[in-house]
Amino acid sequence: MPNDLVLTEKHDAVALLRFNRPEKLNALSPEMLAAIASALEALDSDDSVRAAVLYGGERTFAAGADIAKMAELSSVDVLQGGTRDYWLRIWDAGKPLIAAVSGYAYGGGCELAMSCDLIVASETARFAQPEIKLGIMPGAGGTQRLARAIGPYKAMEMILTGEPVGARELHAAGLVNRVVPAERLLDEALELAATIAERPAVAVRLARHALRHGFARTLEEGLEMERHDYRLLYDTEDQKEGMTAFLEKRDPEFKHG
Ligand code: CO8
Repeated sequence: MPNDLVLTEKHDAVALLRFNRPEKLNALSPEMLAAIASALEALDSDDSVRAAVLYGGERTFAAGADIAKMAELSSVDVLQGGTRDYWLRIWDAGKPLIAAVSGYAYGGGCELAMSCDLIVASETARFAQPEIKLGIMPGAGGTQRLARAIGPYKAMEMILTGEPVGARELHAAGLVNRVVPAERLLDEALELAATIAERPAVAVRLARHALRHGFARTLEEGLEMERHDYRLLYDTEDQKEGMTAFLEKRDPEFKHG
């Protein structure tokens, strides 16, 4: 497998993953998805990284799954040889992820952005679930995550028409955290990631866990998960440091352990 499909850079405690298949608008071939999954797993075992930014370049975030690899598939092929395992590995990523979206986030590209924890978009970003135009439907979380983020009516329109929607509209709808000028996109995303990376890592991890996993459950189950995660944090040094620093009117020095 070529390992230059995703390039990882370190910016202190933030990793920047650059998708590197510009000639195909970062179409998510199985090789590309495998490279993204592997890059994220490498971050999980690197304690010096506490947040990551996923970036596809100025023209495109990712234009979807690789149609050239899908045209002749049967449903059994999709079941047996599909890319589901790569997606599961991506969804399992342990560090906070920020999608920095410029240009197209279409199909699997939109689903990949929604697999992240936050989305920062440039004014040029366009999001779409155009699968319907190909005779299929979203298969990597689109019907579920989009509806939860922007509500079932707007999501239904996007999924049944396949038409793109701009960053500003999706910011108003709640999918996009920030819309910024194209030339500021990467800096804004890296700064946001750096802010998260400064926060105590165990608290970040458990807060993220409670939010991500609690959201898919009933309120009662989510509240129980939150109570459990919350309690655990009182066994961390960073909780003692954070509260002592506040009381001593100084900045905390977190150990992230
Ligand atoms: N797959 C393969 N190749 C692609 C894709 C893609 N999704 N998108 C673009 N490309 C290729 C083009 O074929 C072209 O290659 P070449 O130069 O060799 O002909 C190159 O990238 C540049 O593309 P265009 O010339 O088309 O560029 P334009 O600027 O004219 O158009 C668009 C940009 C509008 C983004 C256009 O390329 C397009 O519509 N692309 C397809 C978008 C799409 O339909 N995406 C959804 C794909 S299906 C999907 O994502 C399902 C995910 C399900 C996951 C299930 C997991 C279990």
